[in-house]
Order: sequence, then C-alpha cells, then structure tokens
Amino acid sequence: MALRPRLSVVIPAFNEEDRLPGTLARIAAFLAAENGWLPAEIVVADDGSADRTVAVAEAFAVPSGVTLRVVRLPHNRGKGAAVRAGVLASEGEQVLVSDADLATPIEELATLAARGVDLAVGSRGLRRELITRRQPLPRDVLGRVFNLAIRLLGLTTLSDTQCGFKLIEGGLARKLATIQRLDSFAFDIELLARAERAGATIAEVPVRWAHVEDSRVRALRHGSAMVLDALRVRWWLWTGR
Ligand SMILES: Nc1nc2c(ncn2[C@@H]2O[C@H](COP(=O)(O)OP(=O)(O)O)[C@@H](O)[C@H]2O)c(=O)[nH]1
Ligand SMILES: [Mg+2]
Repeated sequence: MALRPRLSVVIPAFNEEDRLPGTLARIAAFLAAENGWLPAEIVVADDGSADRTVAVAEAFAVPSGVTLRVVRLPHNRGKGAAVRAGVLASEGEQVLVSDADLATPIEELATLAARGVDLAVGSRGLRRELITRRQPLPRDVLGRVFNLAIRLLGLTTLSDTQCGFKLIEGGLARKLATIQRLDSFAFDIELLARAERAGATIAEVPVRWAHVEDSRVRALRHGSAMVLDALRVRWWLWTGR
C-alpha cells in the first residue's frame, strides 16, 4: 500500500497553462529537496479552464516521492469551489493551498509549518516589508477596504485573509471542505470562520509575497461577489448554519 502523503499541495487553477509548468517545477523541486516533506502529492484543481491547463498539468513529470493528481470541475465555478474539490481529493497529513502564480514562494511552507497550528494563514498584513512587489494601488486599497469590512462584520481579526497561501491540518481541511459552501474568492473567510468554530488553532503568519501580473481577478465583478458572500457567511454564523 502506498504511504500516506505527508503533504498535499492543492493548486486551484483557472486558465493557468502559462504559469503552471514553472509553478509545478518549482514546487516539485522544493519538495524533492526538502526531505522532510516526502512523500508528497500535488493536486491541481482545474476550475473549468478553457485553455490547456489540464493537459499541461497531466504532462508534468514529477520527481520520485511526489505524485500528481488533476481534479476537474466541468465548468468554471470560482476559486472556492476549486480549492474545495482539490482538498476533498487530497490525502496528505497536511494540506497547503497555494495560488498558481506562487506570489508567495513555496519556500514559505517552512514558515507556516514552524507555527505548529491547525491552520496557518499566510499574510501580507503583518510585515509589509516582506512584500517585494506591491499590487497596483487600487487593488491594494480595495483589499484593505474589504479586510476592514469583514473585521467590522466580526468575521475575522486577521489583517489579511486573502493571501493564497495556507497550511491546514489534513483532517480539518477535508472536514471543512465538506461543509463549506462559498464558491467565490471569499471562501477564505468561511474557511477561517468555520475553523475557528471547530476549535482549531489558527495563526496569521507573515510571509514573503510579490505581486504577479496577469491576475485572474476582476476587481468589480469579483469584489462585489466577495462582499455579498461575506454577508452570507455573517448570516450563516448568526443563524448557526
Ligand atoms: N480568478 C479566478 N481565479 C481562479 C478561479 N478558479 C481558480 N482560480 C485560481 O485562484 C488563484 C488566484 O488567482 P490570481 O489570478 O493569482 O488572483 P490574485 O493574485 O488575487 O490576483 C489562481 O491559482 C487561479 O488560477 C476563478 O474562477 N477565477
Ligand atoms: Mg495572484
């Protein structure tokens, strides 16, 4: 019987044919070099991409000790839905959810793991000097306004919930993935809120981060959906759902 992976790296991917090969290579090389993480698996969660994301992922040759799996959503549903599908397919003792652009370098996995908590949340809010390349100002401002809004709603005390780099204890990640409902980019908020209610230990951990061009996010469309979804989470918590 194959050994249970120590780590699953779940990568939500929507039209990532260009970035994915380099990202997979960097992650695979890191895992192969850091002996502590093997055996490991990489789970690419294709979010109904219209490009060759799936083909590119399936063609990737993994080093020994690393397995790769591709899960596919038939239609584009949003980052939250893709992460959930990837987490549900994962088997690792721990699950790292990482954006496909590696805006936070994979090496920061060690920083998260060192905290020894159930949910380590990579953050750009605590040590701004770790941001080597900033987002365009409007995006940065929108992000801060969003964070302020969810703090005022009592949904979080963290200064950044949206950095796409989180390490979660595997059993907890899969349990939460079965009850989470948000498909949008606001899914992180639901993840955090439900983890907190499940009694998980949570740490906001400063990580290096560099803005990467070619964002999949459309500020107005995704931003308004995120606000509505944050309100839904607020409602669910109040009504105990
Ligand atoms: N925009 C978008 N990204 C998605 C979707 N589904 C999965 N993703 C992934 O979510 C991650 C974040 O996307 P990215 O463009 O880096 O967003 P940004 O860094 O917040 O501007 C990437 O790995 C995307 O491939 C989706 O429906 N829309
Ligand atoms: Mg990004």
